Amino acid sequence: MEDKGFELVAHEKPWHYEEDGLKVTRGSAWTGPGCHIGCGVLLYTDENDKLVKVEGDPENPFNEGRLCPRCLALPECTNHDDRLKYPLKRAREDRGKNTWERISWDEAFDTIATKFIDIREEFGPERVAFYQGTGRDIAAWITRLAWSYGSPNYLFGMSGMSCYLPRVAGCFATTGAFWLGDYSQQFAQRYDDARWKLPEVIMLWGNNPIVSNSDGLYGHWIVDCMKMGSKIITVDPRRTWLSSKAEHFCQLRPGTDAALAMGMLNVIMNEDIYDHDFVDRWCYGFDELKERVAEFTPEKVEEITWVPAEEIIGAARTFANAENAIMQWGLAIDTTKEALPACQAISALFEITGNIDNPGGMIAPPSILYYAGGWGNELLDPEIAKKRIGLDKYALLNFGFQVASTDEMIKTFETGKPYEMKAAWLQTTNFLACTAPDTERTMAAWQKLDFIVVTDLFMTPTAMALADIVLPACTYPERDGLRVGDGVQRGEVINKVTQIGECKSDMEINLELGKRLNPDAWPWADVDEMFSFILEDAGVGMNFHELQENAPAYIPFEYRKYEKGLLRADGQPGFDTPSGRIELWSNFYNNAGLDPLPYFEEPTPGPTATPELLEEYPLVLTTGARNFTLFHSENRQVPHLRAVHPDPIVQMNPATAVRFGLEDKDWVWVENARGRCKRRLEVTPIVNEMTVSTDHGWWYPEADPENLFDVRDLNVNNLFQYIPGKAGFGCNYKTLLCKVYKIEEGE
Ligand SMILES: Nc1nc2c(c(=O)[nH]1)N[C@H]1C(S)=C(S)[C@@H](COP(=O)(O)OP(=O)(O)OC[C@H]3O[C@@H](n4cnc5c(=O)[nH]c(N)nc54)[C@H](O)[C@@H]3O)O[C@H]1N2
Ligand SMILES: Nc1nc2c(c(=O)[nH]1)N[C@H]1C(S)=C(S)[C@@H](COP(=O)(O)OP(=O)(O)OC[C@H]3O[C@@H](n4cnc5c(=O)[nH]c(N)nc54)[C@H](O)[C@@H]3O)O[C@H]1N2
Ligand code: SF4
Ligand SMILES: [Mo]
Repeated sequence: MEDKGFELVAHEKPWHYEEDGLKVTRGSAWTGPGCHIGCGVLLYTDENDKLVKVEGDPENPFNEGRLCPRCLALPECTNHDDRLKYPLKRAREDRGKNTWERISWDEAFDTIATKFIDIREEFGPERVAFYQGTGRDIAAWITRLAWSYGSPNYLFGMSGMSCYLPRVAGCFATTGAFWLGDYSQQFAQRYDDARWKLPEVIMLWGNNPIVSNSDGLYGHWIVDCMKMGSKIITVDPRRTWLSSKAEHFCQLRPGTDAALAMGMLNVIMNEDIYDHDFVDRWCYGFDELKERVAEFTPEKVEEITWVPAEEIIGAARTFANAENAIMQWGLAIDTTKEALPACQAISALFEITGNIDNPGGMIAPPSILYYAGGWGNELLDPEIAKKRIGLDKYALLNFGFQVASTDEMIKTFETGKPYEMKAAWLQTTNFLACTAPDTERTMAAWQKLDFIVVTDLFMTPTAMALADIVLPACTYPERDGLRVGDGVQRGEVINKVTQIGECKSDMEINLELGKRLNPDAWPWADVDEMFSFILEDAGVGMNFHELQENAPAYIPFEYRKYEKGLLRADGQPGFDTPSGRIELWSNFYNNAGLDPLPYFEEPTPGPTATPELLEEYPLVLTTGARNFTLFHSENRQVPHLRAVHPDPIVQMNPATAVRFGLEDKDWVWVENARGRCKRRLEVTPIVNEMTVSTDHGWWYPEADPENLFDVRDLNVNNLFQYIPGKAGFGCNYKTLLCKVYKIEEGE
């Protein structure tokens, strides 16, 4: 493979050195524990190779020495007494009981390989499902494991796969690429690179990156840009720190994002402040879209969304009149049932304003490899690939990621149709506490499987309830690794400095198991060889050890790729869509029997769709807004992180608290007709009087394992159901109706 000319950063010191009697190793952070991005870190170890301190690497252009509390507290997580340290097994009939028995890695691998191979021979490889959680450092390895074994059923456990995948699938279907804000992250010189321009405006839509650092974006970049002069617009039901600094704050009703975007499109189109040249040359279906949004006047949209008309108009004008602007979009778009039309409406805002592949606008990530669609899809037998669960129902499953439908899979577990599932491999997911709606239904459906393997850092409610074998995985200072995946990327390494128990990295685990399931697909002697192969394949021009010394390595980047024929397989200018343009009216959706234009559907239940429920359930509930110290269901064991956020909370406006006779710090139930969860009240003016916001992912590691660490009482997903959008993507995780009332003493 050719050397693509990756750009390196100068380092003052070697990647290993000594300081005050401690060894310092340079590297980057990428899971476990969970995080999406991979800041540059300096890992400090003592004479026993124990991790004692983590600092930000000031030479790494990504974070320039900054770190958040989760990496600063990493030694408490890595060295925690409760870490899983050895493989464990338990008799199938003992599921739910704390009767684990330590076994060797050989016994674990032999048992799993024998089971999986028997299932493949007797029933077919599609009978084993492979599940992951959020995009930790895992998609490439888990897809390769699933596909090399022969199963097309690789999944992510949220209903409607409603994290990231709807945005990715929606963008690929309508533009042939995925679009991210340009904060100069693709350049080794960052803000000093002359090709980059400061975004005039950053619109944060359902995304709070100061806290979440999500999907490849380090939140401090927004603050950097604000200091240099970027203006902020936020779209959020909560007044976040960024909202308090914003030019415009659209405090919308949860789940009404598509209506708000269509209202802004209405303003921009009618006031003629879109980019005419870009629309004429590169967009398809402008007139149809204009007609569609005509009824979404600011006044009507105010009624739907609760955002004052003048704020809608002001935000639309500020965004459209900017020379370059970023749409910093987040999870709230995916966690709405009709996520694809919402994604389509919001992306039309940056498309018709010409913020496509422009400096300081929205850019298509030069993905080095593998992450987007997974690694190793070619290994799958084409006939068996057709058996992917949900593929016959949802054509969109082919865009971006080759996943099976979680909503169809739960039915398959329950009914044995179209075929009976036998086993599952779970890696990096604690779905009973986190991704899965309807906890009781989920648990019952999963109990039908004969054999379940979980790979994790800690014992979790999911593993306690369901696993027959548990494998202990590494946190990042315990392993070597390569970061080659998502977002605008650089080749980056993770360096091993310590060892805990018999833990193995996910990559080692999958390589060793892969060798037993399909040796031809895993020809590498060890992970070093595997990483070097990947680097060669990507054209990085270095093997793994060379990259360890030199990382990060930046992939060459160009703006306006669509003008140069760099986005289409045939090398023609334009976009990789049927019309060759950005499709505001989508040919693909139309051919798939879906509405080709964006639309808004009232969230159900909701104050407009089900007004009859308001008497019993008067509050609109949004869930899962991130906090600084916790990552989904993780970190509850880590003392300094738990201390900052010791209990699950629900945020409520002071006037609402008075109305319901509640006080700050009260223990309350948050409840709807389907279920309830325990919360501590936080009285705060950041939410309006009609809306409450609660966090997700709760369980108590300190509680009784045989009561599943209290997950049943604590899980907000008790209130949710498996109801995906029409395209199979999206689910209302961030909008419901509920009531909040005090927990009686003794309850
Ligand atoms: N109501 C509601 N529910 C939500 C959300 C919401 O906003 N509201 N958000 C959703 C979203 S966006 C997502 S992505 C999902 C996330 O859901 P999941 O990704 O399933 O998150 P967790 O439940 O934290 O499970 C992660 C597990 O992986 C383990 N782990 C961490 N790092 C590693 C590693 O490197 N290797 C291995 N083997 N294990 C590791 C952790 O210990 C933990 O037990 O949750 C979703 N759930
Ligand atoms: N510390 C920490 N960081 C994380 C995670 C974590 O658990 N903890 N999880 C990671 C994962 S997997 C993901 S997907 C990302 C998610 O990160 P983000 O995309 O930032 O998502 P959230 O924090 O869930 O929500 C962002 C904002 O949307 C608002 N919001 C709620 N409902 C709505 C709505 O209906 N419409 C709109 N427009 N806004 C709404 C919330 O109030 C919140 O301020 O974070 C990642 N980073
Ligand atoms: S955002 Fe925080 S947890 Fe993630 S890598 Fe950076 S410092 Fe670590
Ligand atoms: Mo996510």
